[in-house]
Amino acid sequence: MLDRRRFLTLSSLAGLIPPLSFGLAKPAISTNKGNAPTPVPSITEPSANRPFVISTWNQPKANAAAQAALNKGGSALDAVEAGVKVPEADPEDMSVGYGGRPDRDGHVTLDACIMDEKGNAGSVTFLEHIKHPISVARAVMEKSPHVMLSGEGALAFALANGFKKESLLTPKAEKEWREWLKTAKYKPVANIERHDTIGMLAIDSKGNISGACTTSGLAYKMRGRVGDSPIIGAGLFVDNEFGGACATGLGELVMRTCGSFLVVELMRQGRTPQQACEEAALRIVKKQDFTDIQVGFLAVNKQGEYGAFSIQTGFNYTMTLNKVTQVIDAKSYLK
Ligand code: SD4
Repeated sequence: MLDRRRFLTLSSLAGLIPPLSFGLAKPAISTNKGNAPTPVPSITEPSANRPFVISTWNQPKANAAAQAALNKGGSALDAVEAGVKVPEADPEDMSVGYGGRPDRDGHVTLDACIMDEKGNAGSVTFLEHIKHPISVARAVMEKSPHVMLSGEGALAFALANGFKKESLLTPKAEKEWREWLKTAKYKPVANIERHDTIGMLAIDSKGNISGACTTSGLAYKMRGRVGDSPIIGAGLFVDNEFGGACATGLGELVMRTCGSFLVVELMRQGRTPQQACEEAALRIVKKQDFTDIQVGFLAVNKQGEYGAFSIQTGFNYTMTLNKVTQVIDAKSYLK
């Protein structure tokens, strides 16, 4: 008989289905009857799936960069930073970093956050002119006493820390925006087809989990609009004892439900990553008119089990384990 660890590794490698429900997570149930707090048991069994990288959407190059960082002995934190920098620098990726679609006034404004295995977090919102907001977020985490810097303050911090000021609006993005201006009546849109935000989770050789999330946000948003991606607990959350989660799609809905925190919390309560993502998405579906919006969640737990779920079809994610990368279609509420 295959032992469980080997079975997990093989089933992931085979790429037939994501390991959905092995019931490994120990339920964190308090049996305390009195007033004294009962310690919640943590998952101590390390992941069999490691090093491991998973990211939202079709991002093999980003995963390769993350994997390369892990192969060099880098931490999960190094990996997720290196990974998401790939789409940030890619002008063809029009939802992240350089080349991202601007707000309705033509400004590219970026949101990003990062979280390590110790629960440290850094974030920038409404940041302009810096190609790698994820690295500024990491600098906020490591070099400032704060978690989040925004707008002009974030830019000043970035410049003071050696980041270069540059124009992020590419001719292609500008042209599209000018076309949009002709017909859109200046109305911000939440177009379900325009999502590519990268959220990435990695497990390093020590079994530690970190995560990163970076985006230019909704295309043609109102100036100053900040989405879920830089909000710890909304676009990203990592609890190294249990797992990590990230979100993509219409950030307003993810923020209202503390989406990524909810997914991790559900894993803490014993759900598999797949079950946790489904439950978090269904909470949105229950309360909202979801016909025209997309939200997707992606999660991994401490054992390296993973799962994903979205409201609309079309959400996929990229998984890299043992040098094998697969792009996998997530299950969705609407078929
Ligand atoms: C936002 N959640 O700004 C982001 C957009 C996104 O793929 O995920 N796009 O609301």
